[in-house]
Amino acid sequence: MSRAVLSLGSNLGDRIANLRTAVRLFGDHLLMASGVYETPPWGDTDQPAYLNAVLLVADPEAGPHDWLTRAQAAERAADRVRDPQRRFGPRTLDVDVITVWGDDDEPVISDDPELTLPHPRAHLRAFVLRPWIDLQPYGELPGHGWLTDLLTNGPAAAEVAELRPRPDLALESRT
Ligand code: A4P
Ligand code: MG
Repeated sequence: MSRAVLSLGSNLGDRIANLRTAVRLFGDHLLMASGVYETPPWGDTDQPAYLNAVLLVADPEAGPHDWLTRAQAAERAADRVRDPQRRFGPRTLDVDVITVWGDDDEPVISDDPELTLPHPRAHLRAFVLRPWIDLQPYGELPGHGWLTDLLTNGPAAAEVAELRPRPDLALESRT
């Protein structure tokens, strides 16, 4: 059994429709979808606000790279165009693989640039950690500790207050 945490972000076009495109593509592999948050742009601040959410997915057949392949397929389905000049620039849909657990339920650790696990910037990002803790209150980011500690004492703690929950926008959730 392989489980994964995926982060979704959109700040171009119909943002919630873009997130829902990703949810739909994960189909039967979706275990849970977090609440949606409106978040100020991180990294490159000269761009519109994002909608962010996190998915918990599972598939007995999937290896770590399958989650990346599916994430990139979802980005293509939302017509994402990459601007190589603007690393953290605006996008219709970004799907990042935050962490993966393998058959043994142990987290996969990898420094492969094509798929670095856990995601190397997840611990810095309130827009990943805050929706994730909605799904896993006792969750842990491998190598960085408990989500609750990261959100209160970590480098992302100062940003948490800037996130705005959007209960008017919901993703599907199956338990
Ligand atoms: N890659 C390596 N590891 C991973 C992983 N764990 N998950 C490789 C996904 N991809 C991974 O990604 C570049 C390369 O990273 C890929 O070839 C993949 O093999 P990309 O998606 O092509 O490019 P990107 O999305 O522009 O880069 P990246 O690093 O995903 O951008 P970030 O770091 O996600 O930043 N502000 C707010 N508020 N909310 C956001 O969602 N997102 C960004 C994008 C910036 N600011 C934001 C948000
Ligand atoms: Mg990405």
